[in-house]
Amino acid sequence: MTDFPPMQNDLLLRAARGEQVERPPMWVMRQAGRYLPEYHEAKGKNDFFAVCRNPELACTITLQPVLRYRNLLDAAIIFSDILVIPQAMGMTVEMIEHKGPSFPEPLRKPSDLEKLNPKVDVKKELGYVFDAISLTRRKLEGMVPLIGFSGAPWTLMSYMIEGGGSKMFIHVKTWVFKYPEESKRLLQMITDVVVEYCAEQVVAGAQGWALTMRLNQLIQIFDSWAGELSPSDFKIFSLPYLRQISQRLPEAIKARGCEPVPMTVFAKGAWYALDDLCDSGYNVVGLDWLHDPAEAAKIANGRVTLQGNMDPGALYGTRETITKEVERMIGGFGGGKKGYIVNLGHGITPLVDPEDMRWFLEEVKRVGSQTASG
Ligand code: 1CP
Repeated sequence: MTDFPPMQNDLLLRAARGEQVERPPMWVMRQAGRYLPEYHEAKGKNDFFAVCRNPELACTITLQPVLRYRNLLDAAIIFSDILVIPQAMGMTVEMIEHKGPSFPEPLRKPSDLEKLNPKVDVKKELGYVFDAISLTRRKLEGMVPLIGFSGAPWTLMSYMIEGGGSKMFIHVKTWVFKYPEESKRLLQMITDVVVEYCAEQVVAGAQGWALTMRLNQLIQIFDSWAGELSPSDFKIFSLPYLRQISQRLPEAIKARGCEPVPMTVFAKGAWYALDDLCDSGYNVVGLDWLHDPAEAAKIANGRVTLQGNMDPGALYGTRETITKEVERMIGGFGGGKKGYIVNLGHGITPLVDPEDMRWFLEEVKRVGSQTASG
């Protein structure tokens, strides 16, 4: 482990732990990506996963939004993808330009489980992510914390069975309703890898030995397809595995000689599960834009920090609209000085003008700093 520069801005970590803060911290899902011209420039003609596997390039792209929106973003998120886990488990995943991820050989029947690597050595298979994290932590020079992440078991299972993004989820629904036990076996296999993967991300970004007490990173679990499950199926095929991760990850981090870090769960579309998610062992619950901020805050009732949730589409609106949406959001979350992290309700979309993103961040900082609202 190397010594990294001390953290200058730990607003995100304090808010995640539920402490009172000067203003709500902000970062944006998919902040490093396609809406930024410098992303396309850095990526060039490289294949997407080749970029993920190149720590120098992944680091450069991670830093791009932090440097462009200097003093506005309160966190960096490591440039990678949730689909590196299926790759580590032995599947081929390609990223097709303008289309998205594609698995040439998805899992179509339970016997396909035998094709998966039963014992994944995450350090060997995903060492490039850990190298990118260590490098980025050094290059950040303590400017802001670095968020590590993983896909949630249900979302990863969906991709592994569907073979890519999906509208109807025919194949994964077939598994859930025809092969529930094999589905659970797959979910458990993925969960075991996610725990190890996240623990190693924390180790890669941890401070030097003398400073292991410092919380310096945060891990977010993306359950992007949670909303495809009914409330009762979410309780069977997603929630138990999300809980396992929040229970086992701190232990796995401690076993590696580091202090546990705050954890965020973002289960998109699972509005019905907010109450359960507040008791699922995470410090932060991410919200999509289907939630009314004040109602969500009432349900959470101080149990967790909430994160979100402006409609990413609002960034296509006028400056006045963006301001109004920001005021409505931060006001709805009670001014944001406690238990709140600003974000969009899902990833920023590729056609957003980076200057409109800047306006959003500036308005968040202005509104979030107002004393009257807090
Ligand atoms: O700043 C960042 O957030 C960048 C890092 C990042 C993250 C956190 C990327 C880069 N991907 C992700 C997570 C991710 N990947 C999720 C969870 C978050 C979400 O719901 O948005 C999901 C579902 C994926 C899968 C994925 N990868 C898709 C979605 C396809 C679908 O099913 O609709 C796509 C298009 C990708 C490719 C991808 N990942 C990241 C980028 C910048 C890109 C675009 C690649 C390119 O064309 O250059």
